[in-house]
Amino acid sequence: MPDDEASAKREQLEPSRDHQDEGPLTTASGTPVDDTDNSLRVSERGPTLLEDFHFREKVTHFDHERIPERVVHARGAGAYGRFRPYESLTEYTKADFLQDPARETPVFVRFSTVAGSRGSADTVRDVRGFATKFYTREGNYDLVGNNFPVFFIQDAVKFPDFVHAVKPEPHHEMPQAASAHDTFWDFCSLQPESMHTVMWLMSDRAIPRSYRMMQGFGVHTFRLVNAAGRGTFVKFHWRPTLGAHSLVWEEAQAIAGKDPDFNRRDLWESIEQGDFPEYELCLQLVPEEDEFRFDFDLLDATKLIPEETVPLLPVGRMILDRNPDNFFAETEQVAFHTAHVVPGIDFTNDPLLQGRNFSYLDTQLIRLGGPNFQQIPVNRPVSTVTTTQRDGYGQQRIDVGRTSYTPNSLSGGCPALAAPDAGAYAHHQERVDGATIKKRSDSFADHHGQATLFWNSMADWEKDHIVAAYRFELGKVTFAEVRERTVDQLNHIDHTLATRVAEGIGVPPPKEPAVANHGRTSPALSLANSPTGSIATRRVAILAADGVDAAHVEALRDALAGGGAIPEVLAARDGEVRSAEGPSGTEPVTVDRAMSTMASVLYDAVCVPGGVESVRALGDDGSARHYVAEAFKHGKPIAALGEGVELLRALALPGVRLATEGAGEGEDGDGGPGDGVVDERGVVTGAEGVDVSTVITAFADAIACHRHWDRDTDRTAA
Ligand code: HDE
Repeated sequence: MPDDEASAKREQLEPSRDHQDEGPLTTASGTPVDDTDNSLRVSERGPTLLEDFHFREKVTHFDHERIPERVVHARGAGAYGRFRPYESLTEYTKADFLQDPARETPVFVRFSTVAGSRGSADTVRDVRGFATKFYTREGNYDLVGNNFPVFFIQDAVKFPDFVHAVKPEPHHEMPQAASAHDTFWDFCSLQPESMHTVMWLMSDRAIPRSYRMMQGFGVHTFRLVNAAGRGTFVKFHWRPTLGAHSLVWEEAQAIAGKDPDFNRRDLWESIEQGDFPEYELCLQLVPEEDEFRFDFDLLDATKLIPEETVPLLPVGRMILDRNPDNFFAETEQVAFHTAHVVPGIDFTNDPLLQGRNFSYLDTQLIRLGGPNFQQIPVNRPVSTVTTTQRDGYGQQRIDVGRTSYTPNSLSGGCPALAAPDAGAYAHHQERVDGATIKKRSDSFADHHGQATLFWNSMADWEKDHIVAAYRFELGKVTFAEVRERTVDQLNHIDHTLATRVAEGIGVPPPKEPAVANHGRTSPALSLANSPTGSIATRRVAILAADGVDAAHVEALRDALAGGGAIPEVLAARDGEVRSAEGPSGTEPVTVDRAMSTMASVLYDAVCVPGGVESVRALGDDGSARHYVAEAFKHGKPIAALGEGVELLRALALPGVRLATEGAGEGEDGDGGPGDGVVDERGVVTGAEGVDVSTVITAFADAIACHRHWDRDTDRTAA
């Protein structure tokens, strides 16, 4: 895309940026201030005077610094970027930003959790928001999606009920950012339409490793409209280039304490380091004449279209390449709205979407203090805005002229109305007939079929995690009847699932299935089928103490960083550790982090380099041993070079065979038969005399697999 279009938003924001680097401190009205530490008072120990305007203004502004947090999705992190289509989508839509592969459109994306308040932890079990604002030449288009393709309810009128049920309970405001409590399960067990999305919530999708490794979905069926007025139903998907990957529940809980900003930090640091998050926009297109060809209703937001039924069409790429300058001004004040659409993109009658089209505008009015929130820099379109709207709190524009009405003659009829063939938004025409009625369509009635599809499509380890999650959540429910009702609902999804959950929560297992499992699967739903193969941006801890083999550390650093990973040397203390005598001399090794500040849950993989003295010291250090054992428990790749294998041996990792001294021949590592490397379920070791580079290559391959679930101990718990 020509640079000017990609940077249109950046340039528009520039005049609003204040670097505070010119002139002295002043009041908000610009008067220079020489003392901001002492208020004006009568004598040194006397009362403060009201006439100290600086004091009053400073404190008053402070008193008013907070605005209401979002009623849902309060905690989030945002970034700017750009989007470019691969090819023109003229056949399906007239949306200008989807016409020309040479044109890039600036975007702002905000990721979020849903239930927690602004200061809650990132790695809670929850849906993640994935909201994108495209600053197009035809105005802003907001694709306000989630990382699940389905939602808990079918009609927007239920949204306050759902949110009240999942939020902290009103009498004591507990628990924070968690669905594991009575009211959530009370509501869901009485609301079978929630069962499909609850299944997603109990899966690892609800604890993403990173916002960069998470899918996004528009959820509703929307409509694309081309220049001839032909509509095509569409589901929007964002597919991360790095694949979709998740944490382990126990790990997620530990991270919530060790680094509550885990996902936010990851997003920020990746962009700062130039590892720009990337997502492919994909569409599922359904011709209007096929509206009724599915065994569910396209207007029902609790259903997805299996990718095997309607394949994903990749249509463009989004790259996030710039962090905001000010969290409040940009990430907090960004205002998304499902009804921010551009010509060529339209709605359907999905009752959830229809309700959202009301709610998002309404909520910005209270949250951002009035009707002029679109004038806040992050929200301003890059296209020209010409309205007859005037005044209101926070008005920033100086609208010149006498006429703020249409029609007028005094201003020559300006602004003139846009003609449909000159870019005006034309609502898609649809004939609707019928009596006003409060009734859900019968075509929305199947609440369990797709939950079964999801369950059937999971790998064994995913099923184990789901069972463990239900047990955890329901284990926090204090009402036996709510537990029982939920098990009964699960029995409508799958009998084995219901039985396994019941057995963990003290509920009598159902005697027989409520319905027969239909046996259908959709492999695309399983994280096990998400692409792997890259170690880019994976964080690898290299454990060291005095006497570490510096050549090993250097080889690890070079090879891993060469593949785009982020290796870090950890030791008991910051600074340096002495290296072992060896070919690389006695140069000390720089320590990147003290082990006490960076828990193993914050890394993707752990490696123990050689060096007799270092390995012995690590073996004597409880936290170093815990580091490796915890990484093992969470299925993370682990490697040992040279003497490092002794630390793994001392830990006696269950069910793991390590390379043995002199057993180089015939081992089964990455380098082929006889390479002397053992990769036993992601624990990589080399026999004596084996070239460390071979071990490191096998280690990198193990990292690219993300996790090694066959030794995941969370699994056996279920
Ligand atoms: Fe939202 N939702 N929502 N939602 N939603 C909000 O708007 C609402 C739904 C989503 O980063 C609120 O500005 C209703 C589905 C995201 O700023 C509010 C219903 C999906 C964000 C609101 C839904 C979403 C919100 C709160 C049921 C996925 C964060 C603050 C009909 C497709 C946007 C705000 C950001 C935020 C209402 C259901 C996604 C109150 C009534 C389904 C990503 O307007």
